[in-house]
Amino acid sequence: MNLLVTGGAGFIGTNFVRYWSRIWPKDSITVLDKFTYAGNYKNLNGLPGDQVKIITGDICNANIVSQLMTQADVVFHFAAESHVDRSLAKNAALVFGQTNFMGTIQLLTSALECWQMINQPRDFVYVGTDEEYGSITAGCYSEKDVLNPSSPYSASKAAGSLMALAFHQTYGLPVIVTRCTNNFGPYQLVEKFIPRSITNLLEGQKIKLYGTGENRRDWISVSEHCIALELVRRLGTPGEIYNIGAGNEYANLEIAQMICEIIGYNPEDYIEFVPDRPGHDFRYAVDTTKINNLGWTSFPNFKESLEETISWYRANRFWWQNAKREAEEFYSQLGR
Ligand code: NAD
Ligand code: TDX
Repeated sequence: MNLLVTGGAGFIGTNFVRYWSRIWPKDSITVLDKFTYAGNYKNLNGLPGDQVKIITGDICNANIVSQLMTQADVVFHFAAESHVDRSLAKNAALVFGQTNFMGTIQLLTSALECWQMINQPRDFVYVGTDEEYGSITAGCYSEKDVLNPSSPYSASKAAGSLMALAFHQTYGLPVIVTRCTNNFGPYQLVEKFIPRSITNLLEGQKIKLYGTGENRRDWISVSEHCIALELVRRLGTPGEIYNIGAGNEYANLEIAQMICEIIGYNPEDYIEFVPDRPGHDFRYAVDTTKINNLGWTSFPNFKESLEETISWYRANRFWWQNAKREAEEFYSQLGR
């Protein structure tokens, strides 16, 4: 099988390409990545060159996308501007809308053209997020719930997922949409909460908690997300949405305390409360019955996965040091 993986040099894309390359060594994988600040060539080092091809390009570029689409059997679409805090900056919504919405339309359009020209459907997996549903104080969202995104990031992701579903409804394009909870694990950029907190401590700095630290997220290890994506592509029904989550819900403060304890710092001394994120969603939670009915179960051992993640950041300081400087410059401008 030939895979086109957009955003394959980012956090989840990298883990996915590495996972697929290991499990299916005979498949060909083409990564299309713009290498924004979030993409990193080094992430794909060591993968077999005859199996994994890396193309630098923008998903909004019709020529590149159409050309790559003709060679693909299945598209896993990860490419996105992915950071909520960055989406709140002046004019950022334009950039987020361009990549996350217009880029998705370009991919769908090329997939459709290809199908119409050579009569072979391209399976299309849209990697979406629980943030598209918006915040929920209690209970959880099912795939039937109405979307209520609150940041330019989540609104652009919601728009992309609705367009993907429209291409199925209108043209029959075999699209599957997933909506996954917060990921963590190796290769995650240090601007995100868990790696930022780990690397702050590794540099002797305090963890920065937004607001009261009571906001809640459900965490899934990125390796479990990759397995779930493979499963929905194999067993899922085109035109359907699948929530993905592992049932590891914690307040941000609890996560910060766990990280302090694992690394060996006193949480009372190494956690600092900073001004809140504007429009900060309080809690995300999804009902995963539908993917569980496909046979997917998560094996959550959150603490163990967190320990492994911390070990990875300890061992790969060279990977994150430069990005850390840039991320902290960004945060210092926000006063967080
Ligand atoms: P990331 O920011 O680490 O990686 C995004 C990748 O996309 C980067 O390699 C970047 O260079 C590339 N990219 C950005 N704009 C591009 C463009 N115009 N053309 C081609 N490539 C482009 O993001 P991530 O955390 O790995 O997230 C991947 C996907 O999964 C996103 O679609 C995100 O919305 C979704 N998602 C993420 C999470 C999470 O917790 N991180 C949870 C659910 C869903
Ligand atoms: O330093 C911090 N301190 C802090 O308290 C940072 C960076 C974050 N936070 C809080 C904000 C959130 O409540 O931690 C929580 C997680 O923050 P992020 O890592 O920025 O993730 P979130 O905003 O929840 O969005 C993430 O999950 C869903 C991803 O970045 C998205 O791409 C994904 O779709």
